[in-house]
Amino acid sequence: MEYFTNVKKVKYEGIDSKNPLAFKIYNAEEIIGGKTMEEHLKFSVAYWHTFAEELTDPFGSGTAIRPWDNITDPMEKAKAKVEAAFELFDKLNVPYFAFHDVDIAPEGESLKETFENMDIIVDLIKEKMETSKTKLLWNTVNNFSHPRFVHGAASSNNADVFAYAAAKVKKGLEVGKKLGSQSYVFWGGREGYESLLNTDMGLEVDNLGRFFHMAIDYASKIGYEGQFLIEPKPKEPTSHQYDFDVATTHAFLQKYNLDDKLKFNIEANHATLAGHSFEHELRYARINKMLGSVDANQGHPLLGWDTDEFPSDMYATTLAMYEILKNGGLEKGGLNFDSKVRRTSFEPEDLFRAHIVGMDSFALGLKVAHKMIEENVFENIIDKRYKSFNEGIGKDIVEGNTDFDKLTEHALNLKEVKNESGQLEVIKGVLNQYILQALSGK
Ligand code: XLS
Ligand code: CA
Ligand code: CA
Repeated sequence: MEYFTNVKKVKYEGIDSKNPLAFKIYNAEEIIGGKTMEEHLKFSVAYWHTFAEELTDPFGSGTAIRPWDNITDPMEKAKAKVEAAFELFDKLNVPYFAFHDVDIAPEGESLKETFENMDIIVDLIKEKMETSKTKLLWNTVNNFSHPRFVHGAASSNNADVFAYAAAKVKKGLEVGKKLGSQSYVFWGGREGYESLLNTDMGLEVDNLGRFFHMAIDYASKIGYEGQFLIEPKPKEPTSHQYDFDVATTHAFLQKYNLDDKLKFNIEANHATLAGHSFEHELRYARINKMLGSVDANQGHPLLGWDTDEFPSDMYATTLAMYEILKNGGLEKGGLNFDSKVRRTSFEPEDLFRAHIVGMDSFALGLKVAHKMIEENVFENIIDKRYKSFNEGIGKDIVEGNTDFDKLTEHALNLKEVKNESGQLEVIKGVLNQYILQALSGK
């Protein structure tokens, strides 16, 4: 059965196309620097936003119109969504998808029944994957929505909840192994606190460390080979999340000897919520060799919460692709659209229109970033700006051949301290030129 009857296979029509159901820039087979766009970008559809999202907001009920709306039995609905999902993957030609356990199968009366429901749907997904090109980028489990997780999961004050969360992750790893997920994601749901007045922060953070070690041990026990990823977010749902941003989470991973076992899954909207730019978080992870994967979306500049919009900001996609290319790609990661259509974009076709805009925006970012790297644009600017560290006292500093006595002697002998302009306006203009050139097909 066909679910999205108004959409045919989405084609590349070029920059002048006026068809909202065609790619303008993303051309999967086009070679950029020896690899196809598809290989570089590794797009993934997020099951939760595309197949589980009803488009509610705190002031209104769901607006989404979906082809499976009339199915009432939860398991039948879950099966229909799997069929619809693979139709959408195929029509959009996306190579990956990602899900939480509860996105794909309904929870049962007991944990045992929940696992049984999941087994049925996972078997169906496995069967669909056999004839589809689309692979599982990552899976995770939702240890935050159900009321049992009201005080957190691995950081809960309730040990039974810790155990329940562990059982769900154990199952998640088994599912990941069965479906060959490239990575397994930990996003700290409610791992944080509302108030210190009733919180044992030391115990909660130690327990988080214990939880990760047990998950990693179990993965090696069953031979799961995916990359573990941790996804920082500073707030929402709790007022303070422990995995605040990359730097905070890196320190946590180092403290608990986990930094060689996990990499980061960086979401654009979480970066801006933390008061950083998307590229800041990517850079911080990259320089620490911990950039694993990306949740591609964007926040709203006027709103202080996680709006998870589809990415359309070409500066952000360009600077993100710059970091990803400099990282040598994302290995077992990819660009997962953790993005949802606006509540006002409720038609089933909007799911396609929105992904197309996101894919085009990243394809443009790839083109621009690739050209700028080939022409050493930022590298030349930065080499020149830091040239004082290539010789003389600067070289002594970076090579560890100096101390405060020698530095003071150097400073006392200076006739004047001369700085040069950083020319940031010129650099921004150059970036604009590269974007405009790429848009005009140069
Ligand atoms: C929520 C997170 C979540 C993770 C996966 O804000 O982005 O969706 O990506 O649990
Ligand atoms: Ca995310
Ligand atoms: Ca988010």
